Amino acid sequence: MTTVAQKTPGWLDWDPAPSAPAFRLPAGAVDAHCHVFGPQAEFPFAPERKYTPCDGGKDQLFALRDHLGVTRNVIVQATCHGSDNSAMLDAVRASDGRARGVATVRPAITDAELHSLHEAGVRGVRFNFVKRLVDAAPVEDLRTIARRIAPLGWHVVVYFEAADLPGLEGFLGTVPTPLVVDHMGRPDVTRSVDGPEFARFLRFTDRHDVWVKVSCPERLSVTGPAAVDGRRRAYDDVVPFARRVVEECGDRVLWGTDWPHPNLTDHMPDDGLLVDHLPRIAETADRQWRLLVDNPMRLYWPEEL
Ligand code: 0GY
Repeated sequence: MTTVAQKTPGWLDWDPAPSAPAFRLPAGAVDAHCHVFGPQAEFPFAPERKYTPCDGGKDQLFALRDHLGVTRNVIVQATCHGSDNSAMLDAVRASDGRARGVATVRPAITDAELHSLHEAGVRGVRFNFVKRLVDAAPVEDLRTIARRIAPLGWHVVVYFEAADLPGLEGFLGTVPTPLVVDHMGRPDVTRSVDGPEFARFLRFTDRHDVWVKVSCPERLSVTGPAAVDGRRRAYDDVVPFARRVVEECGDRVLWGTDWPHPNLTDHMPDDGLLVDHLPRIAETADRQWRLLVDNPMRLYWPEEL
């Protein structure tokens, strides 16, 4: 019998009734960063995980996709599932071609296993450097994995805090695949968008084949969702950072909801509001189309272009 672990105390559940966004997503929009959690009775969480989420399975993800007007999803392996990609793969397989996956793998994975992940729809692996989420993997293991996946045409999704970039830059510069950075490298948005920390991040994206997700205003914001003018001003302090990335890396930016929003204890975002944040950071129809359709399609469904 499966033992069901209790959710981490203080952890907020995802919003079961997000608002209908006022912003209409362009046809073919991709949510390029979301997860599935379990359901744990079917897909138990990893023993080594650092948090236990509530369930957020594929049916609920697909319902959100349809509610928001999203066409496709990129389902990123979350740390609570470790390197057991079963829940993510089950969701990708059930999506009828409308989802791709990003997996977590160990260096000992066989070529046959990698090919089977590719067949299922996986197009990248994730290296997570956020210490509260995972114990650091040896750099040699990451090098091995990067070398093994390169021939498949995959990329490496990296998650790190802004303060850790200087220490990681040397290693990341040696990865022989494109890099995709989660949540804009988590800038401190109380600092200036013109300051040295964000300038360093932008230089880093410029020097290598680096794509950036302008996701997670709810994680980065200090002003929060309910700023001065209601919906239109939500997550105001994140806007200059995301807008700068969209302007400077227009053909290498991606967006995602981050549903079911792991590890939030302060507030749970309304996913409709996250969609309404988009025209503030991508201000023209062309920028919106590149961010939401053309860029993710080139990275995850190039054969359909
Ligand atoms: C995210 C963010 C977080 C969690 C994870 O895999 C994860 O557990 O990525 C976080 O807590 O910042 O990308 O969903």
